[in-house]
Amino acid sequence: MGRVFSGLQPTGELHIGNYIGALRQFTDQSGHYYCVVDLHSLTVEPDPATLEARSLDLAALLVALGLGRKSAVFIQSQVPAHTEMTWLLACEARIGELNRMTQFKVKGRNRPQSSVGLFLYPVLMAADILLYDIEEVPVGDDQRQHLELIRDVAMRLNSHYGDVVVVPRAVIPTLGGRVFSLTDPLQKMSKSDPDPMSKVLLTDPDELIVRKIKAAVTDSGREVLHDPVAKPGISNLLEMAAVLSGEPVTVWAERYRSAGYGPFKQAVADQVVAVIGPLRDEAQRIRKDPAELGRILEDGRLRAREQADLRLSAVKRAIGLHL
Ligand code: AQP
Repeated sequence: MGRVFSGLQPTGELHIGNYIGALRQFTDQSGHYYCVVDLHSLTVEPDPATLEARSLDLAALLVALGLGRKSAVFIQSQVPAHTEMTWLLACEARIGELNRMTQFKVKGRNRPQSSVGLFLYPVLMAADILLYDIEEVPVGDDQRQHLELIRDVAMRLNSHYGDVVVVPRAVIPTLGGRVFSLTDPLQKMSKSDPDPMSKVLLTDPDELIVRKIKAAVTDSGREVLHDPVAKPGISNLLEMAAVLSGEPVTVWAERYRSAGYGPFKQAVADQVVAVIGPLRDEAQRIRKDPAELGRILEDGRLRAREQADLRLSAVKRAIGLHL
């Protein structure tokens, strides 16, 4: 596997969609970078009272996944090269292409009060990735468009100044790239959905996970079938269970086909608890050990800084900026 970067925002609480689409693919290898992108979270209503605590919660979760030993786990705002690189790339990105980004269209366009930061969100993301000579970016399907933009910006930079950055590619899981809401299986499961029943959080206690899965909106009929068009609710649960168990969707569908929705949902809930429960408990344990977490983050910061400064200098030199 090539060098990997992935960033997660310390906004809202992470859900099972974030786990299945992104976190689950992360592996602890040297040359891999996992980042708490606190600067990205400033693009929508930052809350100074909770930002630092949320960043540390997220860092603890990454460490609980086994990251930060060989790979670097760090906090974006602690590596100044990210913001400097953002300006250099902002001068390569085009207003037209940023305007076409679906995330911007949904969250910010036509709202004069939206921050310029929201518009530049994918440029900061480009800086995150291009600083680390990244080949692969494991993300959910909703980030596909941003990754395409980042590739275009990287290629434009290279064509203007010589091959100064590696052009990355998105790695999107074929199954689970888009986990859907438990209350509306036609919508993406989303941090910003105000309905707590729409998502299983990675901090939810076991009983609540079971309650949410049992209450998930399902389809008419009682047969457990994988048919995302006719049975989006059941198909969403089937895909979730398959990804988390490592068994094919067909095996799950066959096993519960005529058992009825009740026993099927209970089995899915048990599977979710079996994966999320230990991760949640380990993240809580690490969060209560600030010395250990601080040591891992400091080590990550130093490693990230070394690489980021190196790439930033190379880009500045190529552009003709005096170093
Ligand atoms: N529903 C999903 N299914 C699969 N993957 C998903 N991801 C997000 N939602 C799903 C992936 O998880 C990572 C999250 O990165 P983030 O923390 O920067 O994302 P976010 O935008 O704060 O989280 P949401 O839930 O996507 O929030 P909303 O919808 O409110 O903006 C990314 O790799 C993403 O693809």
